[in-house]
Amino acid sequence: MFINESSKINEVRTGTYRQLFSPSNLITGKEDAANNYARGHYTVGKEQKNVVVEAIRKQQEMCSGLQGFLIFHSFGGGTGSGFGSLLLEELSVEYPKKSKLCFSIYPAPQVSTAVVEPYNSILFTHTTLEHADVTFMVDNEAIYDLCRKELNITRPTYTNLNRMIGQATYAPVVSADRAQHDNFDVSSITAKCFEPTHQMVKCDPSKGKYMACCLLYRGDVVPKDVNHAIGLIRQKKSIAFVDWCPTGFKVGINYQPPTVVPGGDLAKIDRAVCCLSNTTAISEAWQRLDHKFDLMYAKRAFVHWYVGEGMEEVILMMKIKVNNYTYII
Ligand SMILES: Nc1nc2c(ncn2[C@@H]2O[C@H](COP(=O)(O)OP(=O)(O)OP(=O)(O)O)[C@@H](O)[C@H]2O)c(=O)[nH]1
Ligand SMILES: [Mg+2]
Repeated sequence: MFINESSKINEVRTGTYRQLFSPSNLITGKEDAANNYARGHYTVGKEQKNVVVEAIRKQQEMCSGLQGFLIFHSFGGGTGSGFGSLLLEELSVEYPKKSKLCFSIYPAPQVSTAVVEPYNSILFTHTTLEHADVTFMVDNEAIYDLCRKELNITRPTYTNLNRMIGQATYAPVVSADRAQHDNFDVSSITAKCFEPTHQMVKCDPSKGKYMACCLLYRGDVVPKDVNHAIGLIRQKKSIAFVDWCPTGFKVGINYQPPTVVPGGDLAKIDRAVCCLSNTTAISEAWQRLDHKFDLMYAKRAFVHWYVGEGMEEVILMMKIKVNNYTYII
């Protein structure tokens, strides 16, 4: 685990789950990247890169069959974006054949820390397109709304958001006091996965097409019920697949029931489902970021912050408009 400043990692060192982490794997720098991609990638990041890569190498040497890497980071922070992309580039060189999966926090105005988050996000994306195999996007605004509407938390904190993310997209998202009243059969929890209000990214899936969809069930679930639930989903006109993806849904069942954090917001339930999908509708989320980028860049706002940290302005201009999806549709 790498964070550029020590206060957050100290929370992990002294926290409830400290025994899950080896102290030698908790690495901190002297100062953070001040929400600046260029600091995370060039100045501050360059100093720390070797330490982190070395720690990863030591872990890898202890593995008998390394499968790949999971990278958790924010798009908006200087370390999350700048150092994240530096590390991904390095992992691609050192471990070219291993899978690299990113879990990325998409910035939201409700809990934003800096105005330059769109710059950082777009610059990071530039790298992920080349080096990451899969990116799971988690939009803080979507999580924030889920906490408010489904769990009745008036002003969700990062702890509320993180616990929800930790539970990884399980439908149903339901608070303990509502759990007794609602019906959680396989069909209804499957249907919930396809409602925009239960997604972890704000976009309207009925405006796009699915390229892949995976449903991972947990707990008291049998294949017969799953087939029935998917049959109902297929009948809906709003859920469309691209023509070149005839296989449709991929399904997994794990008979262990879902668990909850003690004192957490979610109710303990017998069955749950996690939906992972790739839909062209996500281009909506990229367009929002791209628009914010363009508004600031048109006035060259804050560009000197990046240039001052050794980033050539041309790189900023070369930012990739993430509209690949438009071509597919
Ligand atoms: N869901 C969630 N989002 C967070 C959390 N902490 C920060 N963010 C979001 O992440 C972005 C800020 O990035 P951080 O990860 O704090 O920044 P960093 O990677 O530490 O980078 P620097 O502090 O600039 O070195 C903002 O969009 C925040 O809303 C958290 O605990 N949970
Ligand atoms: Mg930070």
